[in-house]
Amino acid sequence: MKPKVFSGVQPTGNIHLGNYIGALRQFVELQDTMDCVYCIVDMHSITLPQDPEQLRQTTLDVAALYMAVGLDPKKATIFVQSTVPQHAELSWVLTCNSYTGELSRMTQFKDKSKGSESAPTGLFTYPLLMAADILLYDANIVPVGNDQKQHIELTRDLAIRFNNKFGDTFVVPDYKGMEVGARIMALDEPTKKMSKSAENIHSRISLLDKPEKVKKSIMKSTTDSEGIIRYDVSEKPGISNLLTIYSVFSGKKIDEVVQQYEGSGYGQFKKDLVEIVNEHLDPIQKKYYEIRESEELIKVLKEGGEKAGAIAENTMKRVREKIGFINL
Ligand code: AQP
Repeated sequence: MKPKVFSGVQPTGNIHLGNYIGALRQFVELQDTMDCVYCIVDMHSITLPQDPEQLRQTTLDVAALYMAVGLDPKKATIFVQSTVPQHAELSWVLTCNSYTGELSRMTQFKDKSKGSESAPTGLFTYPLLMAADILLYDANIVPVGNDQKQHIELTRDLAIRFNNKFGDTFVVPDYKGMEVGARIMALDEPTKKMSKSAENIHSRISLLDKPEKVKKSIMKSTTDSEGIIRYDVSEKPGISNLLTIYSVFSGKKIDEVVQQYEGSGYGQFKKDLVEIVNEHLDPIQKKYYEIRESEELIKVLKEGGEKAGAIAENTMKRVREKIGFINL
């Protein structure tokens, strides 16, 4: 049997290079050899306030981007989380089998809530919904960026705890990150991760950015005053981040890129990077605009939802049986 894979992206805005390099590239790679289920996790998005109409649109945008970067609905199941209610059901069961202490240790919650008493409860329980997403599909492997590693660890703990208490129920999943690009940093503040919600649009490059915007964001990106292109994350986080992006899009090793630019200044390096990124984004954008308004997109999501729902219901039958709910 092929290993099972589950992952998702929130429709909180346009997918950026961090999401693409850290997560989506892996989704595409794995679909040829593994049994993959990929979700647009709209229920995660409402942990922070969203405009309803915009959320509906960005959900479809992300689905179209999934296909534009190369996900093939014939190979992988693609669906929207809220169309499969078992996610919420399992999340509650896991909520009742988790501890507030372990959730309080999640760094993403600490970062996003900033210690505020009025942080939404959903932000606190978000990792339990994420664990439910993964466990519903018996995933062996979860391809995500390195910022999600702690949540995968929690998912493993919850699965092991549940199995010990109620008998074998869940597959215990493993984290899978990229060797290069597991955490792409913000272009303006390269010690922070690139993020959809950062205020400065030049902190990120979105997959749908126009060539001029890409140029502006890269040319403005924060570097250092040394003027030497070398990879050193702690001393030169800006240049190291750009080298990572260059390496991924050119297919060259970081060392090779460093050698290529020996003696060159940051200006030429950045100009070349603009070209490489735009060349890579061009076919993705063309495909995206073809798919976004097509009937096919809705069909893919409907069929994906049905397929995912059947798998999820099977798992829930097992769970209901174990915890003492009536399966009628
Ligand atoms: N900067 C990043 N580098 C590498 N991988 C990243 N991911 C996110 N940012 C980076 C990975 O992308 C996948 C989808 O992320 P998400 O949309 O579910 O949520 P997120 O991690 O919260 O993404 P953002 O962009 O940072 O959104 P906001 O600003 O809304 O919080 C995940 O696999 C994630 O690891």
